Amino acid sequence: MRLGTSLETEFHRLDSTLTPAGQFFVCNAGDSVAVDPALYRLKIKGDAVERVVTLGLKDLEALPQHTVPAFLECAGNQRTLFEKVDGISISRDSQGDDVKWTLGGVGMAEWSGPRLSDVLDLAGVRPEAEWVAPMGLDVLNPECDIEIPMPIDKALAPDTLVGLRMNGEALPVDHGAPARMIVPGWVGTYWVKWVGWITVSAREIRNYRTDEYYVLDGETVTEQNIKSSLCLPFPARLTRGRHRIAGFARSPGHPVERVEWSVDGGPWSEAELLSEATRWGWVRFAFDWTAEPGAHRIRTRARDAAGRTQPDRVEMNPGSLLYNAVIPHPVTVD
Ligand SMILES: Nc1nc2c(c(=O)[nH]1)N[C@H]1C(S)=C(S)[C@@H](COP(=O)(O)O)O[C@H]1N2
Ligand SMILES: [Mo]
Repeated sequence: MRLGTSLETEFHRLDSTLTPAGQFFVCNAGDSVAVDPALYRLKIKGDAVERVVTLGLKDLEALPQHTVPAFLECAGNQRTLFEKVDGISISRDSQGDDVKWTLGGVGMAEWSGPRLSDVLDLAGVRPEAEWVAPMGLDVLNPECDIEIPMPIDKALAPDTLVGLRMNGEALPVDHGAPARMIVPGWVGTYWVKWVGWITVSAREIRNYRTDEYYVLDGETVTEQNIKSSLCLPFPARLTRGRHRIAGFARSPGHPVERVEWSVDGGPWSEAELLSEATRWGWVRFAFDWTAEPGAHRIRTRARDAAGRTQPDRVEMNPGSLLYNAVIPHPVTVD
């Protein structure tokens, strides 16, 4: 398997609602691209714009800026749980981003920048526009083809941004400096980094990722799904006695309303929610557990404001995508 420069977050070390950039996972098909902000240009083009425009960083900064707290999660996050929990092998042909994530292919930040709709307005979007495809500058690396089409509705949605800042600071190189797509609720592949061109078209734009790779039951994967996971190593070892156990729960488009936990198939109790639940963000939760010696499984399950909850099992799929079952987290107590 080829990893590119991908790096998993040490999920068990996350102790704040916002993930600091230095701890945030990196998922790259190739190498990160170092772009000189002074020379950076973003071109808007295609058969469904009135005119081609080329913008510099100052032009993007001059537009009204918006901030959206949102979790960003790779479509393949937690895929090793198909193996570790269900015993199903996940080996497949090497793909640039076929990363063997356990819990850490996810993070949450406050992303700021202009709305994509305001950026596209500068080029004049024609009524026949159906698809918007941002292209990453790592296309210059022949193994990458990061031009990811999204339907016009998601592109023009008020929380879809051209992100310039992460947690109040300029984007770091590994996270797409100087500009990346912010597509709240949608799987990581749409969050194109080092965005260099955006094509607006009346015709469908094809890419192997949306045509072949991120496909489940014949449909292109767009939205993430509801999950909860614990900030413990997988598997974990704890000493006997009382422990404060924390985790994160998220659901795209709806705030998480409730998180429950259960040990070894026992009754479910409600965990405490420690941060504000928002439409696109995750929530940090915690509970106190008195650990007795032995081998245990701690389960958590989230429910969101729309009443959605996690399944007990997820069917394996060819891309090993979107694993969101209730996780029986293994914990050995000495
Ligand atoms: N240009 C470009 N954008 C990209 C990628 C890439 O390889 N190149 N990887 C995508 C994938 S698969 C994910 S999960 C997210 C990860 O964002 P992060 O590295 O900032 O965590 O970026 C997406 N944007
Ligand atoms: Mo990804």
